[in-house]
Amino acid sequence: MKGHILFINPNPRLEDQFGIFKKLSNVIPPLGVAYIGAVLEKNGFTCSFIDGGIVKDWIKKIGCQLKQKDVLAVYITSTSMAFGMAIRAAKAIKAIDKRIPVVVGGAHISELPNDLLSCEEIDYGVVGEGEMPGLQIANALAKGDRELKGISGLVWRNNGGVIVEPLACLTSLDDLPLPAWHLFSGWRNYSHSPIHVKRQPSAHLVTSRYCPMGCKFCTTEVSRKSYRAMSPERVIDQLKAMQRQFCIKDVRFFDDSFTLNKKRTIAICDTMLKEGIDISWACLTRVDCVDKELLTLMKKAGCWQILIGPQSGDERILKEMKTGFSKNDVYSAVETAHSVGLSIRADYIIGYPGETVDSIEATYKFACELNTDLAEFNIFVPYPGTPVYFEIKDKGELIHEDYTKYTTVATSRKDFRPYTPPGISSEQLISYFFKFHKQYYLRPRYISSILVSSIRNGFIQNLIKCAPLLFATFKKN
Ligand code: B12
Ligand code: SF4
Repeated sequence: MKGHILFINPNPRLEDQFGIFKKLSNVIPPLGVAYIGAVLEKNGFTCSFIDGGIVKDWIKKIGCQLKQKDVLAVYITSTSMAFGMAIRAAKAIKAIDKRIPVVVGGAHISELPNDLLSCEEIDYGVVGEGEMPGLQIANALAKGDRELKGISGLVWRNNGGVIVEPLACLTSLDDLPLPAWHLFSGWRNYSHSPIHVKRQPSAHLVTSRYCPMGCKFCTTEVSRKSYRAMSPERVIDQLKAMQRQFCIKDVRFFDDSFTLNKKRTIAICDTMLKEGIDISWACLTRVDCVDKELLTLMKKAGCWQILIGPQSGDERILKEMKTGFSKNDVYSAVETAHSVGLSIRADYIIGYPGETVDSIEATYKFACELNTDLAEFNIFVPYPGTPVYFEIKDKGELIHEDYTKYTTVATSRKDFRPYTPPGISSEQLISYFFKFHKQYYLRPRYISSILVSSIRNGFIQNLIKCAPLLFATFKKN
């Protein structure tokens, strides 16, 4: 045996992540851990995982694991929002045993590698994809090497600064082993809200990496600058393995845009149909990456919902965001998806730089016109590393860098946003957030259309389960 790697997901509290929607939210495992874990296991290492999302008092559990297992290194995965908790975890590890190397990867350190310097208990960072660097680090540590360098994507301290080693992207995602899902000790410990999935048990998959579309508010750096996708055959292999191992009946494809490559999507759907794969599924996509032919086939192959981001009801703001599509593209995609009987979840942003009260109201009006099955009005967050983050920072308009508050949902009425557009206050944005969600879901037009669409989609049971929670959420707020 070469050594044991302990993975940690330092999840923030549900309330901090999802605010008023915490009871309707999903607690799902980080797939990156399963991919890195699979590569490590294939190469002779053993792995275990503490998920702060499901384990109570998870920081205390770290001590137990460190005592029980001879741990070679601890690998922490972290978004920006979770970075504060990642630091707490690193401090807890070093308080138990200073010699255990702590490595942090994931979205935050990939965007801001200099943040390695914010915590001396974190020994190394990894920028971008972690499968190969994760293995190279473990191999080096297993050989007793403690001064790591020369590993692709590695971030290490040097003369008071950091060195980021050049990245090497995975060329073929098909070469990756199947994710080590067993580290999640069965998907049943996780929960998908019935409002988001059609059947249980449900799981999520990411079958491609990177999105080349360049919306200014989006972080796509983690997958590094070149779109790569698994072959349709490999996607089907994963679906079958999930069915076999965990009786999964429903999958959410969390690719940045699942339908970016139309030919691949068609081949996936055709194979699902040919092989009679009984899985209901949903996917993230863009309004300009779907058409009637594709959506009809997707529906036939088990797709029940698409998740799109119309973002704004003001053309000027769409241009500012560099989304690359217009309101007309959105109208057309929504009409087509509805005509083929697909459910639609639409995400909007309020409070983007340049917004006025009028543009925010226009977004709400646009959402009501589109009348999608789900609509989320997210308060804009300048995620570190995005083009808009640097613009705001350069102008001195970033209010704070307390990343624990970098969430798109209002967590309380006294929420302290990292950014508000000139002339609009934090309180105003929060009050729009509550008002829009409440008004949207209580419109008679919405209520009648969701009933019809849920009956048509076989979603009515889920709606019945969620309706009391939805009403309670909106009544209270
Ligand atoms: C699924 C998902 C979720 C799920 C589950 C999150 C989870 N537990 O994984 C849910 C819905 C719960 C969620 C919630 C949120 N999410 Co989210 N999510 C995603 C999504 C769409 C896919 C993640 C995924 O599985 N990727 C595939 C795997 C293979 O990639 P990966 O996770 O990046 O891991 C690779 C590398 O990062 C690296 N790596 C990761 N960890 C480690 C650790 C080590 C030691 C090493 C060496 C390497 C390494 O190696 C991995 C394999 O190559 C990504 C977008 C994306 N395309 O990645 C956004 C994304 C991660 N989320 C994001 C955000 C903002 C959020 C929220 C803050 C949203 C909100 N409420 O406002 C919350 C915060 C959640 C949290 N706990 O911190 C941002 C993060 C931006 C940032 N700077 O932090 C992303 C990048 C979306 C975006 N484009 O902006 N999210
Ligand atoms: S299309 Fe989606 S994933 Fe791609 S850059 Fe825009 S917001 Fe990000």
